[in-house]
Amino acid sequence: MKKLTKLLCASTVLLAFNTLGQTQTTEIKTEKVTLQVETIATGLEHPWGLAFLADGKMLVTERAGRLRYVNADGSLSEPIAGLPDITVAGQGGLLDVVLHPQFADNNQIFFSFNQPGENGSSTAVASATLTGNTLSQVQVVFSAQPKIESRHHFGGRLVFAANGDLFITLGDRGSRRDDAQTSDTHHGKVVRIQTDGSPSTLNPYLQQENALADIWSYGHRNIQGAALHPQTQQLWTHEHGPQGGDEINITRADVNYGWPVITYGEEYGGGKIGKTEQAEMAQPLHYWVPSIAPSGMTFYSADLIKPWQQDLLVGSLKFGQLVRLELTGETVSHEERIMIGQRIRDVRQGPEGAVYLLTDQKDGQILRITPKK
Ligand SMILES: [Ca+2]
Repeated sequence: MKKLTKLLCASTVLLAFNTLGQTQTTEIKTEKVTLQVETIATGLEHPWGLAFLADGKMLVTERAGRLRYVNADGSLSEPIAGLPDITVAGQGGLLDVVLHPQFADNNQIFFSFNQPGENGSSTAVASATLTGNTLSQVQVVFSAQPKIESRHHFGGRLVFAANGDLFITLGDRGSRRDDAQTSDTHHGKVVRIQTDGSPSTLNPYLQQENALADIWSYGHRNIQGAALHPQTQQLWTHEHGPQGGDEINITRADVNYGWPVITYGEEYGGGKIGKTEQAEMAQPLHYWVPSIAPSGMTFYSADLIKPWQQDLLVGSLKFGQLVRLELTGETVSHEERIMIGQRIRDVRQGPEGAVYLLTDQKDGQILRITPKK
């Protein structure tokens, strides 16, 4: 209860509108810094992923199946033409977007989406060349197998590895069979591919029969947040537990992260799912009971919010919070919950060091967080 009182105090806010009435600014006192939170864009239908371009522009996905530019003044472009067919249903639709590491030279982007096909749909990833308001040379470089009828647990975060491979996070599609534990489906896996779609040469099952060569790690439930650690270059992820048991993991090759055999969560409405530990299954680095419903994640590394350097920032859908985790090596040593008051879908560090949030609403927004001047 003490913690809750503190949270409420911390969210004491001041509201201000600029003369156009478009930018709403909120002030939030946090443990280390007083923040200014500005609404810089509105009118996005369940925005999911954000990528920064030059000149203050951004690319943003809407789960409803649209990709748009956000201009420096917060205005939105018309939807960018050329997306493939997307099944928009439940948690599925257009998901993440990232720029190729050499985007400045090749204009290539990668995006994840719910791809229709025989027997249902599955998470897929395509590369495309972005020219003006059009995508061309759209090529599907990954398509999760099998496709099934399910509106749940698509994963979908995309992160480039230091060597130029692409990590794709996936969910179990709500199957609750042993899918996340088997090596012949993509359900409940992280995969690692080269940009042409071939498996990474570092993957663990390249020579193994009846195993998918693009699998990197397994035993995941649904990963909607992933980021590379700026020093170690390892992939950190978080995943949704069922009722309770959301986790943070360092996602290493050939490691079994346990779902659904081990979990700190329980069935919705109560009831045991599994045990909490088993040999050869990795324990999470950190877990939340009750669930925060995490989505979006970034390591903070800029000078702008100096007291947050080296911290891990995670969005919470359920509690409308930005969660700040202080790390000591591979241990979470402190957690702060910062009340934003809207479901948070994505968390990114912008080129100038501000933190950008996407809110998960029918009329979704982009929020920009900077220290109070
Ligand atoms: Ca686990």
